[in-house]
Amino acid sequence: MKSEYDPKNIEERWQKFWAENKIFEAKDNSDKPKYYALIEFPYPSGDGLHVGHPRPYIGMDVIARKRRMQGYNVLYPIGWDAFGLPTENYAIKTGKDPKVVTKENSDNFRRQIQSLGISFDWSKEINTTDPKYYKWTQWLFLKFLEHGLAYKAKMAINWCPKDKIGLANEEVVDGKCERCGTEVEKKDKEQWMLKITDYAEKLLHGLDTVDYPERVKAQQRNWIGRSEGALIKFDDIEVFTTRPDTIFGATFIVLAGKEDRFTGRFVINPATKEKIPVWEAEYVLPEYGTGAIMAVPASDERDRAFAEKHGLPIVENYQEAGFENFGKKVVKYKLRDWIFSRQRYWGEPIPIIHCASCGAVPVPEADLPVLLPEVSNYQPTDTGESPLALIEAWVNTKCPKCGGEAKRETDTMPNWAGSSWYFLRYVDDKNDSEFASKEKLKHWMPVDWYNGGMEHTTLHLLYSRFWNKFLFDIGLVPTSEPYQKRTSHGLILASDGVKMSKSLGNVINPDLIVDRFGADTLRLYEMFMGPFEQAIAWNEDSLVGTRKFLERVWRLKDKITTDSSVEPKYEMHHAIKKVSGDIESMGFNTAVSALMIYANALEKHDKVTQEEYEALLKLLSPFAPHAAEELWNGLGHKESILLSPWPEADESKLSPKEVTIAVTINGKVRASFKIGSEANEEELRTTALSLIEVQKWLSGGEPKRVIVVPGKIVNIVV
Ligand code: ANZ
Ligand code: ZN
Repeated sequence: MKSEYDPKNIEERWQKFWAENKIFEAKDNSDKPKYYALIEFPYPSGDGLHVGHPRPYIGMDVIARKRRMQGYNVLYPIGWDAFGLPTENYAIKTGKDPKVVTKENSDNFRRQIQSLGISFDWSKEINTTDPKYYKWTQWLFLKFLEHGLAYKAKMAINWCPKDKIGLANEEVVDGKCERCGTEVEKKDKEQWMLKITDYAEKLLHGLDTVDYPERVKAQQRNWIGRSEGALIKFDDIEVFTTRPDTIFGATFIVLAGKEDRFTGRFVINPATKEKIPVWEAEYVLPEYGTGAIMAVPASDERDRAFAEKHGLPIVENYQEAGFENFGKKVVKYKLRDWIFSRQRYWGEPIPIIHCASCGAVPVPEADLPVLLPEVSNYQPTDTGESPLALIEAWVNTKCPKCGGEAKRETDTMPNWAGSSWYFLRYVDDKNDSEFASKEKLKHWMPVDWYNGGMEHTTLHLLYSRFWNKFLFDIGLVPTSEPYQKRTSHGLILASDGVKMSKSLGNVINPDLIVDRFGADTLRLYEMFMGPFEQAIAWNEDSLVGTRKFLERVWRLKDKITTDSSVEPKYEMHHAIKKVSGDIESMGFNTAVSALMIYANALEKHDKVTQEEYEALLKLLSPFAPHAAEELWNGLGHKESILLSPWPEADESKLSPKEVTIAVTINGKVRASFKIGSEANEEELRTTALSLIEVQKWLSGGEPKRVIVVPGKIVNIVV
């Protein structure tokens, strides 16, 4: 059968085959060991997928497919993290129901992702905006409330005047709204808060037990910002200092304030007994430590600058104090509690009813979910209340405790809510009576490998660790850390090296690439284009090159020999070892290049054994599954290649067999050397001529004649 490689003729057929045979469905009752592979589920935007989105999906797909071939029962799920602003803003603009918009967008995303042949278990697809899902998000929120970890507080929140939304600290970048870039304002507002600060210590310690990249651990540690120091009283003003030993050099006090200002007050420095002035300045943060510092201008640069600016005393050589003389030791964290309300429509309603006599009453479990009501206008109100506040029929309700008139909470949850526990839902996505059953959680958790973006390190990754740790503490999940291993991918940039974005018009739609080259080429190229964890620019030439490689693999099948005396050569073992190892460290680019080197070697051989070719197909199958499946099938296999065992390298055959070559000079054996049995004529000739013994005979001149008998002898005539 001589046929040309034609992905159009192959890919959809195999996608159908895999789906019909449920090849990617995780089994709950399996005696195989479990493997839980996870990617960050996408937000289904109206723009559809661009070629950058699937990079992490393909990377984890390679892992998941390899694990199945290694005999694991793999869970590799997918769903939609679908609450959030872009859909809501689109609804405001067009008047379309966000539910409908979400459905359209996720349908399109699903079609696009499925066209790439990623081995997701679609039977467990979840959607955070599905009431059957957010019922449990609401239920979990009430658990936090029950355990004193959710509370309401008046907060000066970060307010984006354009999006009309309160922002978490994490969503403010350089004083600007992370979404739209507008300068953020402060606004006092009653907010629901989650007490993530209670978990600061556990979130820190947990990092020692998981396999995360050092840069991820470092970012989380910095964000949590643990400092050991002392609280010291200057009269009634308490300061937090990590350097109590410098107290003799403290020449003034600074309180958090909006501008540099002398308060008119003096306090006594308990070490020097001197009167020192109390100032206010912006560089002292109101929410950190006690919001007050002792300034030691001789030892602290900011204090020195402040002292110089305002002519305050600087004592250069002060006496050093013993740490133990001051105070009790305290620990402070930079981490703040998590503002958990938004005044927007498209989010989970916070399941609380406000009653004049009973206060904030949780909605009883039997009444969950609190459904989002239909509204005609999705615009947030100018008072900063959610549009839900305008739906009187929804807002006015009865108190579940006393039956009196009461009002529903109109704030909704932030878009980080649904993703804080989605990895738990995947294991039991259809459960109506629990967020997930204990047995299934016990079977599947923790996630074995979670790949996601660096930008989520101090947001989603920290939040979801917090939720999981809390649920562990109250006995609802089996492991204290949700993710055993975390890795991160780099972005795919446009060909000119800038970020792909709709506004720059440089976005590449994977549909076009699949149509022109096939999904396998796109997959293989995205793995080959550069180190997985680094950003890399799109390059069409290289895409063409990967397609050509697949065509060569296709043609190689015509070289398979039935001659049973031919044995696989060392290159096969080498390729198995290299590709297997590189996949484990996400060295996908070097794995693909090892495949290319292997295919080259097979092309050079006169005869290729079936075993050698099958090894190539198996190693290729996680990257280019459709072509591998088709070729495998063409060899007469009835079972999917995905169910065949992953090949093992024979360590003893990793390098070429060595042979001893004799070297004659004018007919007499004068030397010998060892070389790989595959060495060609040219290699034998050069090696022989470079030997010291031979050089002696040549004494600088050229030989008259060199006759090489491959595998045996080199005859030199001088
Ligand atoms: C005296 C001193 C002398 C300090 C010195 C530092 C160096 P970290 O490690 O980040 O926790 N500080 C305390 N509260 C502050 C606030 N609300 N805003 C701004 N600065 C604050 O830093 C702790 C140190 O930062 C504290 O120790 C305090 O200055 C300052 F040579 O006290 B130190
Ligand atoms: Zn009541």
